[in-house]
Amino acid sequence: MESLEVPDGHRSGFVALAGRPNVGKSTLINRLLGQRIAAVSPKPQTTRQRQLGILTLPDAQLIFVDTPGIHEPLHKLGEKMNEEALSSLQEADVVLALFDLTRPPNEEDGQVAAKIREIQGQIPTLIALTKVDRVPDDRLSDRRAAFRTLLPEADFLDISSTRGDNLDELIESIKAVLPDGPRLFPPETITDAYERDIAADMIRAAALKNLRDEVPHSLAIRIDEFEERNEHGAYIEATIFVERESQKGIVIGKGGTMLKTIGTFARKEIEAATDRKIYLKLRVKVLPGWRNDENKLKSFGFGRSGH
Ligand SMILES: Nc1nc2c(ncn2[C@@H]2O[C@H](COP(=O)(O)OP(=O)(O)OP(=O)(O)O)[C@@H](O)[C@H]2O)c(=O)[nH]1
Ligand SMILES: [Mg+2]
Repeated sequence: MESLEVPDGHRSGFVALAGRPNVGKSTLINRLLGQRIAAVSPKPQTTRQRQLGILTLPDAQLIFVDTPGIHEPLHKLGEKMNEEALSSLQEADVVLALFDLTRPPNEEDGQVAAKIREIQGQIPTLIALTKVDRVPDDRLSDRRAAFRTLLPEADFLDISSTRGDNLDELIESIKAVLPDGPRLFPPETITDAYERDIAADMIRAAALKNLRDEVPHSLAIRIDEFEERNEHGAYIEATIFVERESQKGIVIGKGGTMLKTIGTFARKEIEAATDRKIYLKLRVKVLPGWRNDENKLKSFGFGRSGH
């Protein structure tokens, strides 16, 4: 319990990230924690469920809430992802909205901005413009201005999770608006997610990186076995569910090459995240239309928290 003792003036609270898919929410949390706890991919809708990333500092505990990207849903899964994101914002002590500087504001950014305007009076809100490392200098001021028109009242900070721009400033701005309070988690805790759920997300992220079009979005991962083999390694068996027979062929690939590629990618990510050797066995099964089926969604843990 000694570790829970903190100095006077200690601050703590939940900092929910808001943003359309792909703006870099999960990447930012991984960077701030210095550890890969959240799955990241170049494709939108990588994060499907809320996940905490806990940063313990001497004078504050920042509990980041990674959320699914807010988007126009095409099925029940998408609706549940949006609900989960929006309810996380409502319950937060601070909301950090992210917008991607590499692209002009779109409709989804507009939706995020509308939500921010709605909660601005009730919850402290900060805005960060992400991926500044990828914007040429002569483009920067126009891009900034385009996002500022979405939220004229707010302060903006340009950040880069890859290069590290303004991340210390971001932490300081969050600390300044966090409420006073004790540590809510032991300092060694960095996430509330189970290793097996992180592994499942990393398998899906590997599929998102390697498969094209809609196929990787129709996948769900179930971990069938997660077994410690010895003190240095773990054995994982997982099933990749697809919605249609034709997708099964695509995920497996000619002679199993695609499944092998996904497995190798995922294994490396899980090894980096869990800091041990991983043996990974994947199989593929068809589960027709699971993204629109309440019971199947529930079995994958969507809507679990009653949101
Ligand atoms: N160059 C650059 N790329 C970034 C930065 N932050 C994120 N990315 C890339 O942007 C892509 C999306 O990042 P994610 O962290 O998965 O985005 P997200 O907002 O969590 O997306 P969803 O989970 O789909 O809502 C990945 O390819 C990242 O590597 C950054 O600061 N600079
Ligand atoms: Mg994410």
